[in-house]
Amino acid sequence: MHTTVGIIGGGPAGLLLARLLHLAGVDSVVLESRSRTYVEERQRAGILEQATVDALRAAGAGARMDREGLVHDGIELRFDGRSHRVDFPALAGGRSVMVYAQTEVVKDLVALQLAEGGPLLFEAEVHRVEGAETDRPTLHYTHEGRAQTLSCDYVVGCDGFHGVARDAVPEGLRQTYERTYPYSWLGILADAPPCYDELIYAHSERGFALASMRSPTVSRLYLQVPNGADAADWPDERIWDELDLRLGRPMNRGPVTAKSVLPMRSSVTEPMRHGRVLLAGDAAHIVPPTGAKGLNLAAADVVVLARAFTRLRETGSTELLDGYSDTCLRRVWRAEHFSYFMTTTLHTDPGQSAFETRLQESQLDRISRSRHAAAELAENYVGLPI
Ligand code: RFL
Ligand code: PHB
Repeated sequence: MHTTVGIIGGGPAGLLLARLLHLAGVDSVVLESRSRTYVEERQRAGILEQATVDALRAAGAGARMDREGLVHDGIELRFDGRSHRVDFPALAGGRSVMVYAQTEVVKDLVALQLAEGGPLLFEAEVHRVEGAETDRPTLHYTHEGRAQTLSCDYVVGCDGFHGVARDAVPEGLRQTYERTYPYSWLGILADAPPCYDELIYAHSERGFALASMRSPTVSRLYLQVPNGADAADWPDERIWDELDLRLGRPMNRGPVTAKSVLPMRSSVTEPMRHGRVLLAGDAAHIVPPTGAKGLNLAAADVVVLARAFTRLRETGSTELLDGYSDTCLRRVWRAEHFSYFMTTTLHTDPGQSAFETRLQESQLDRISRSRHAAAELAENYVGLPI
């Protein structure tokens, strides 16, 4: 089998890329190691930047999002016993964000790809990418128990943080920049109406908490917990009590339908291209979830890539493809910094001194008093145009 663009991974990056390429008349094949159900049910992101919303609409995948998604014009910061609202449209040129779960984005894109697009194979695991430096890179994969190969003009690794595509960039030519954090998140999904109509990010001496949502009847809530924490040590009542204390208001309680512990990490691999293999999304970079940037960065990468492949098809020019890594890394590092800033400003490091706590409170106070400081947060949160 041969295709123009071989895509490893059917997460948001791989699926959106396949869709944008299809609309541009560029053929592709998506190989996804997991089952359709697994990919569609995996609980992850919930916040879409304006540019991601625009990209989904342009991909013809915006209809259900526009019906069911919730437009959010701000967030609430809670610290030092008080609250401050950051008003996005007022501070960030009229832009806002959309609450629409990654599970739903993935379902919409899978349905479109299966109905109209090129092949999307589930339970097709890529083991190796060969020939990045040749003009026919090849994917070696297993599907339905049989070893197969797919030869491609280009390969795009959209295979997430634990994927195989990154290894196509020789070790001596790639640099990885990383940071780990001394805390994790315990996340729950609950059949309970959100206690407030916007997201609440809370700094407290008991640790960080975040009240988010999936719909008017489903809450998504997070608590900072120590690294290595076990979800089994957190019975539902303990979680609700802790959320009430950290968020400074009573949650609406309801049945907890999912519970898991998530580690936090920042990582960037440079460059995002080697020969005819390009990396996109979590395969190239990850951020701690505090800034809600991961899914949005993945979408931005593939919008840039789709433009580059379209230019190649229409004019034969590889100029945009050649600039791909540099173009994306500028945005990636901005999002890395913002995610790091949100994480370290809002969480309580277990070894943190009272001095450092006062610095965090001072920074949050500054955001509540200075339009410039608040605008810096708002512009980064709603995201830069792609
Ligand atoms: P994904 O979603 O990890 O998809 C990669 C896909 O590749 C497949 N795969 C392979 N397929 C074939 N062969 C192989 N060898 C393969 N190896 C892997 C995998 O099965 C998978 O289907 O990466 P992608 O597409 O780059 O998308 C990235 C986003 O999923 C991620 O950045 C976000 O979920 C991060 N994130 C958030 N991002 C936001 O923008 N806003 C948020 O509010 C937000 N909240 C979150 C988050 C991530 C979280 N977790 C669990 C890390 C909240 C959480 C809790
Ligand atoms: C979510 O709803 O899952 C969510 C929202 C905001 C974040 C992180 C996760 O910063």
